[in-house]
Amino acid sequence: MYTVIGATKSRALRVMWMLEELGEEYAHIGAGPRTPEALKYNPSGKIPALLDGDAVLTDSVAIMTYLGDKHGKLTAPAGTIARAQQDAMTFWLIDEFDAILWAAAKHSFVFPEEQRMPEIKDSLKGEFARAADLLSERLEGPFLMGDQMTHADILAVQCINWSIGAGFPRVSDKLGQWAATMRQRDAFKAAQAR
Ligand SMILES: N[C@@H](CCC(=O)N[C@@H](CS)C(=O)NCC(=O)O)C(=O)O
Repeated sequence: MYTVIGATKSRALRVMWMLEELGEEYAHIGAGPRTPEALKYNPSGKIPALLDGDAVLTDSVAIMTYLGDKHGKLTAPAGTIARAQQDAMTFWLIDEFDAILWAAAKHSFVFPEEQRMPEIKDSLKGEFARAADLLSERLEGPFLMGDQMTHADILAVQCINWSIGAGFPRVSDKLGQWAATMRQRDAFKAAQAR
């Protein structure tokens, strides 16, 4: 059985949602960032971490990639063109969604007050809005990569949820409705209820 370390209202939700989609059992330790519990598993204090036997794995996207490969679900197989395209989408989402939202978080509450530059947030919001419009245009199938759900969908929806919580501009109706449909999945609801 797996153990997920990290509060549900954090990037840990990505890993929990993935495990729910895979139908894998897991224990959950809802530790906050930089708490003694988080520091026990990752010297940086970052969450999430995943315990798999004696191994401690870190970074939500690395963990989702590992789980998808291991269980042969929610990912195209490694070494295929489909996988290269899925990875490109995943890394694009990290650059254009996750990194932007994280920069805004750093300048809102993560950095010590004297290091924050809140005036950067308007620029970040504009950057996010442009990326969200691009994603909206690209979305064609029921999922980002077409007919099959992949962990890129989990990453995108968790970032869209995060953007709402952070007071970022609303995404297009098309992208917003897609995210709402994804949130209706039993696996998402089960993860969020933990
Ligand atoms: N790339 C990492 C980022 C992890 C991360 O920064 N997590 C946040 C919470 S969602 C955190 O622990 N922040 C504490 C800190 O950076 O000090 C991942 O996706 O797991």
